Amino acid sequence: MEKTDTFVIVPTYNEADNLDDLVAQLLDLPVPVGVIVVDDNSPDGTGQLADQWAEKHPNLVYVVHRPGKLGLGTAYIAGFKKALSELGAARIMTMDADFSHNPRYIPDMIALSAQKHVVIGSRYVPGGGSANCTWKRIWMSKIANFVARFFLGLKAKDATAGFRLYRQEVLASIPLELIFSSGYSFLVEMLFMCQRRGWQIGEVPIIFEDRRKGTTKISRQEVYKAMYTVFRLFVRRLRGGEPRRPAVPISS
Ligand SMILES: Nc1nc2c(ncn2[C@@H]2O[C@H](COP(=O)(O)OP(=O)(O)OP(=O)(O)O)[C@@H](O)[C@H]2O)c(=O)[nH]1
Ligand SMILES: [Mg+2]
Repeated sequence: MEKTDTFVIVPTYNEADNLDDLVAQLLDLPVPVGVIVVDDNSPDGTGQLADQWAEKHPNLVYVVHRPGKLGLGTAYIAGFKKALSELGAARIMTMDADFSHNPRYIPDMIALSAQKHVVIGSRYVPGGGSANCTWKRIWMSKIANFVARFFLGLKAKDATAGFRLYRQEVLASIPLELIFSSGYSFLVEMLFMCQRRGWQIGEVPIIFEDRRKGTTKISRQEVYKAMYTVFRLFVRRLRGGEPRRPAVPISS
């Protein structure tokens, strides 16, 4: 029977053109991983495609259906809950459905998780980078990273990346229901909490590619919400209101 303790959460909204290829590649990796698709009732039928995979691979592919587009951050949380409480996952990963995050990096990320609690698929460490991206996209990412690192003191070079691995104990230590951001800035808030709790954070170089198919879901409103998230966390940092622990040694 196929079995694994590593699950990849893939939030989807209108990713029908990408989903089949992505799930096929994930199940084909040299390391066994399961997949949790969190679909927000995509009008293009992504959720039904995911259901077909779950039927074919009942121990490896799971689908969380939500009634409508509820945001990227809450989609991750729905996936985390499924992985932790129902599937007993030891490692929980997140990635985009649009091939910006290539599955070929997953074995390296899993390997580094033997030494680090959180592993980021990173554009900004030596060997990493962006390919086929518009200059607007590249600068948006650079500015967002600068802001997150400067105001929040985040040490990771790629603090806004959605390609991540969290060991189970990391997610168990964070009160997920208290995370304020529901959208893209969830990623910054999550990393802030991981660093504050002393979890060790490592980065694996990746080449980030522009989405293969489909359209972006980032709206101007998400950018404003992200600015507000950084402001809110900056105030919290100044007040010292979040628990701050010294570095935690790796347990196994
Ligand atoms: N379930 C769910 N998934 C979402 C939501 N918003 C975005 N996603 C998914 O999150 C991932 C990242 O979204 P993208 O639109 O690729 O965001 P991006 O990478 O910043 O932008 P582009 O790649 O330039 O389009 C994709 O897999 C989306 O389908 C949402 O509200 N709900
Ligand atoms: Mg994308």
